[in-house]
Amino acid sequence: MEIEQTLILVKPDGVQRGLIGEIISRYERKGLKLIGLKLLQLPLVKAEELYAIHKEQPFYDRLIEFMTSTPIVAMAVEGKNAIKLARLINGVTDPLESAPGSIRGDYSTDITYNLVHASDCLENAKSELAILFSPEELC
Ligand code: 3AN
Repeated sequence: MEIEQTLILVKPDGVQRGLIGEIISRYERKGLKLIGLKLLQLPLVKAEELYAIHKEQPFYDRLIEFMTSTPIVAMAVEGKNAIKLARLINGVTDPLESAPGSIRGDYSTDITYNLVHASDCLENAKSELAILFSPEELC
């Protein structure tokens, strides 16, 4: 398996709840390498690009409003199987299904306010990283 890069976001609820350090440490402890990191208020156009696939979903407007409401943390991480590993560390979307030990399993009860995002495949990882980071921002 090749070394992969993926995009991870700490969503507004994670920042507001003071969980940035706790969340980042979980990817670091697993062995994923941080190659980009920033705190930012997500511009509306970037949120719409990021979640274009969900445009027709009933939760889309709520999701966009939430993601642009207060600052988020964006990070680029690199490692063997980084895409799958980041999603395992996050836990599945539905809080009733996310396993204890995962970020969502340990800290979230809500399907919208679920603390983290991680790209779901190589193609999306590439395009999502490009939305949040310019090449010179990656170490
Ligand atoms: P994940 O972040 O686990 O990959 P996606 O990509 O299916 O999940 O959904 C993106 C985001 O949309 C989720 N993190 C969550 O905030 C929101 N979302 C997904 N499904 C629902 C739903 N059924 N109701 C409300 N919000 C949802």
